[in-house]
Amino acid sequence: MQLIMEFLNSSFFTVYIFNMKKFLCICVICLATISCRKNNEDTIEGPSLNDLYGPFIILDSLNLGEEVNFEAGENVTFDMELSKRTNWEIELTGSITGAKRSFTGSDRIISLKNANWKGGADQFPSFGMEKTYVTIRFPNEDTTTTIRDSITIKGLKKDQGTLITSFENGFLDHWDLFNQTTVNGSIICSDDSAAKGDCYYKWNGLVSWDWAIGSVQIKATESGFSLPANASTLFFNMGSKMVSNTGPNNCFIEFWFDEDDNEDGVFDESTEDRFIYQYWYESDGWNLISFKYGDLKYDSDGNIIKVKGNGLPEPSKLISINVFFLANKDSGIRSEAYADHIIFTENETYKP
Ligand SMILES: [Ca+2]
Ligand SMILES: [Ca+2]
Ligand SMILES: [Ca+2]
Repeated sequence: MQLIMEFLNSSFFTVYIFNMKKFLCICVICLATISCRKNNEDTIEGPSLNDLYGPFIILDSLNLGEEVNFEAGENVTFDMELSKRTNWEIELTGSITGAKRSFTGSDRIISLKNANWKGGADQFPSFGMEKTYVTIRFPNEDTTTTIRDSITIKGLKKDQGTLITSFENGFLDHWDLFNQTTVNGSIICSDDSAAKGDCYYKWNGLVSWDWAIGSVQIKATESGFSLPANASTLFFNMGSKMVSNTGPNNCFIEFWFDEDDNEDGVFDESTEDRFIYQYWYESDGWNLISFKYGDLKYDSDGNIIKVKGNGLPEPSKLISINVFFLANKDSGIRSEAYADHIIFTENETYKP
């Protein structure tokens, strides 16, 4: 018995145990690392032990370029490899416009498959030629790891669709406008408040006797707006921001779409189609108003409306779009609203 005790206390055995522990420890680390690298998410059902209990490590960190030119067809990926599946949030913010775009996911590998930025924003305002801040967070990890970076936009994404105006080229001679005597209604540029670009249309004034504040009438040139003919696949889109005298049932934008049904070059209110669409206040901040041009023949209950012309929404005959801002006359405060970026798109709504 004494011999056995002496053996156990011998330095040889202690070194042996110590080395075994060290060896096992290295094995565990190796296995963990290998399993991290080799996990194929597609073949695993349910969370793996590594996803649940494994350490969170960024195995391959973000390596973003200095700048991107979306106009030239470039895009931005956020290639990263994590040690486990965990929620991640990528948030992009334009330093001047305040435009936002976010991507979320829980894949272990972040790539162009789950986060490919082609230059768009989640909503208006759109990104401009500006520095964009990138923030990546891992909300389910105890670590305070937040990745911050930036990238400069050198070329904007190309819009799909037929742009009517983004108010960037001033007030055109063949347009028209109406403003109440106490209202300023005009194009404003360079105050970093546009939905897209540098300029937008703004109404501002106190009108205590009428809901009508002001309107801007975008008329087509003699050659028309050159819109696609199919009304059932064509969407009208415009950015709208209501700033003062806002609130549900308190203010709205009314559109008049005038069609030259007999194609004589002029609109006759008594014999031709004027389709009217009302967009009521939804929230402060920029909102994207979008609807199908063909749906203008229905009222909000889905019934066919009565108009003066042939009753068919015909984009190729559209010769004027009137954008009219109205707000509650009894509120006692001034009314303010913006409009920007009138564009028609095919098959889907506009993507800011
Ligand atoms: Ca604009
Ligand atoms: Ca006519
Ligand atoms: Ca018509």
